[in-house]
Amino acid sequence: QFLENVINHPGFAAGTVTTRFIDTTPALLEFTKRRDRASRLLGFIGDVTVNGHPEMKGRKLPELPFIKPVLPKVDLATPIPPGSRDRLRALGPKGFAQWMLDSKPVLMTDTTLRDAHQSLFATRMRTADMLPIAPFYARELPQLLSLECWGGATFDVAMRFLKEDPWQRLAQLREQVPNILLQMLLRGANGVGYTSYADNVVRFFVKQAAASGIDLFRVFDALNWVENMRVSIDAVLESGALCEGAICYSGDLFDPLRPKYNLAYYTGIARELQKAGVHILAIKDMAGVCRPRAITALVKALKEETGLPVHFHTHDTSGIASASVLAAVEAGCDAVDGALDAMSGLTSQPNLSSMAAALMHSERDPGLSQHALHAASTYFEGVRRFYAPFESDIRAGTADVYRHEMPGGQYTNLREQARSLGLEHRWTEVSQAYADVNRLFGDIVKVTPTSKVVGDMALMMVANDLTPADVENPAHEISFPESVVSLFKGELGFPPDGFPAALSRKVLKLADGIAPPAAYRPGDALPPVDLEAARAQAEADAGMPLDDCQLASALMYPKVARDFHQHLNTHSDTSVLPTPTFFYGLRLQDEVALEIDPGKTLLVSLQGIHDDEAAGAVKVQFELNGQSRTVQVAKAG
Ligand code: 3PY
Ligand code: ZN
Repeated sequence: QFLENVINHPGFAAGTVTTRFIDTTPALLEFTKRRDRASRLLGFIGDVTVNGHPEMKGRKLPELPFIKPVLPKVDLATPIPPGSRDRLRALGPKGFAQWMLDSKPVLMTDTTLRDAHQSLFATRMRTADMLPIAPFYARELPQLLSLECWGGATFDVAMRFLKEDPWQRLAQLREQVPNILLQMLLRGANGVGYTSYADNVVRFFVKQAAASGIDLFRVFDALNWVENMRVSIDAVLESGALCEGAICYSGDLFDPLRPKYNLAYYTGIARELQKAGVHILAIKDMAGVCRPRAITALVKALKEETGLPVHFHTHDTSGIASASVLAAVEAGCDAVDGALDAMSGLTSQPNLSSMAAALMHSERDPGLSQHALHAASTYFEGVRRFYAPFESDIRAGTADVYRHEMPGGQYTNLREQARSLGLEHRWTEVSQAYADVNRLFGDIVKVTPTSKVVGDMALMMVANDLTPADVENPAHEISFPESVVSLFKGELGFPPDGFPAALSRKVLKLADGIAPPAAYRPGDALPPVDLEAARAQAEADAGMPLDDCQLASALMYPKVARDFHQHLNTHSDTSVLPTPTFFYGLRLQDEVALEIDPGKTLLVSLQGIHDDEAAGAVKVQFELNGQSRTVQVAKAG
C-alpha cells in the first residue's frame, strides 16, 4: 500500500519528488498508520475476548449483554446557555467569591464524574462514559456551580488501570462543557499522587491543569498543614483559577473526650487559609462523619471568622449525610456537593437531586431542573452496570463509619487492596485495625495519602495477626510498611502535635537519646527537578515525544506513565473502545463503531473464534469495515 501511495502520488508521477519526499508527504504513510492502529485495536479486543481483561481477573463478571444506557436527547445545535464559568470570566476569582456570598440559592457541585465513582467503584469510570452526557450537562444543567471531574485518584487510575490519558479526558470534557466550572481535587504538595513532590513539579502540574481547563482547584493537605499547601495555593492563584482551600474534618466537634479537633482547631486553619489568599473555604468531610449539629456550628464559625464563602463536601457512608448537608444549607453554607441519584449514597456523596428537591420553593432552591437531573441520572444508572465487578458488597449506610473513619474515596480502594492480598473475608478486622492504627498514630487526619498509610498498616496488622499492643511493645520486632516509615520521617509533613514519640522511635529504629525528626516542610528537603532532563528520560522511557501535560504525568507517576505510554505504543489508544468491549471483549456478531479520529470510524464485528491447539493460540476472526480480518491471540495461562 505504501508503494502504491508513492507511485500514485501526483508529485511522483510528475517526477518532481526530492529525497525529502517521504518526510514532507506524511499522507504516504497514512494507510500504513491507519492499518496499524486498526490491527492493534483488533489485537487488544481479540485478547480481551479470549483471555478476559486483566483487571477482571478473579472478579464476578456481570451478565452480558448490557442494557444500553439511556442517553437523554440533546440538540447539539441549541446554543449553550451561560453558566458559572462565564460568570468567573466576567467577575474574576474574587468577584466570583463575592457573588457566591451574595447568591441566595445554594450552589451545587456535581461529583458524579470524580468522587462518586472513586468512592463507589474504585475510580474506574472511563472517559467514554462521561463524554456522551457532557453536552447534556452544558445545555440542561447550567445552574450547577461546578462539575468535579478530575484529580484525586482519577489521574493515577486513568493511566494505571484504564489505560487512558487523564489530560485527554480533561480536554474532551472542556470542549463539551465550555460553560460550567470544571473542578479538580488537588492533594497540595502531594499533587495527584501519594508522596511529596518537589515544589517546581507541583507548580508545573498546576500550570498545566489550569491551562487544560480546570477552573476550580480544591486544595487540601493530608494533615491539614497550611504551610504544606502554600506552594500549590500560590500556583493556583497565579494561574487565575479559583482557589478553594479545604479543611479536612476529623473526629467529632462535640466529643469532650476528643478535644483535639475542636472549633478553635478549624477556625485557626481557616484564618491561615484566608491569609494564604484562597477565594473559597471547603469543609472536606472525606469520611462522612460530620454530624448535622457539627456542620451547623462549623459553617457559622468559619463564615464569621473569615467572611469567605464555604463549600461543604461529605460522603453518605453513614446513610444520613444529607441531614448534614441540609443543616449546612440552613446555617448559610454557600455551596454543597452531591452526586446524581444513580451515583449517590453509600460511600459516595449524598443525593444531589433529592437535596435539590428538598430545597425547592425555599429561598435557597438551587434552581436545577429535576427533569434534567433525573435524565442524567438514568444515563448513569446504565453506565454503572458496566462497572459492577468493581463495586464493594455494601448495601446500606452504616454508623460504623464513625468508628473506623475511613474516607469514602478510600473505602473501595482499600477493599481492593485487601482482596488482592486475600484478606477480603477479614474486612471487619481490617476496618477495626484501621481505627486502631489511627489511635496508635496519634489520632491523625486520614485522607490521601495519610489514609493510605493507615490502610497499609491496618492490612499488615491483619495479615500478620498483630494486635495494637504488639505494635506498641518495644520488644516485639515489627517490619513496618515503607509508607509508615516515610510518614514518621515526616515525608508527608507533620500534625500540629507531632507523631507519638514512642512509636516514632520504634518505627524509625532510633537509638535511645536520639529524638524523632523535628517538623520540616517536605518540599524544603526536595531539590527542584530538572524538567527538561526529566522530559528526555520520560521520552526515552515512552519511546515517543511528550508534551508538557504528558511530562506532568511522568513527573507524578514515572512508572505508571511509562507503562501507559507503552500500552499506547502496543495497542494504540484503547480509550476509543466502548466500556463493555474494553472490559469484556466482544460476543459473536457483536458490532461496535470505534471513532479513532474525528470523523474516522472503524466498524468492527466479531465473526468467529477458532482454537489452534497446535500453536497454543486462538484465531479471532473480525469484520473490519466490511473486510474480513483475523488476528492470532496467544492463550493466557
Ligand atoms: C482523594 O484524595 O482522592 C480523595 O478523594 C480524598 O478524599
Ligand atoms: Zn470526597
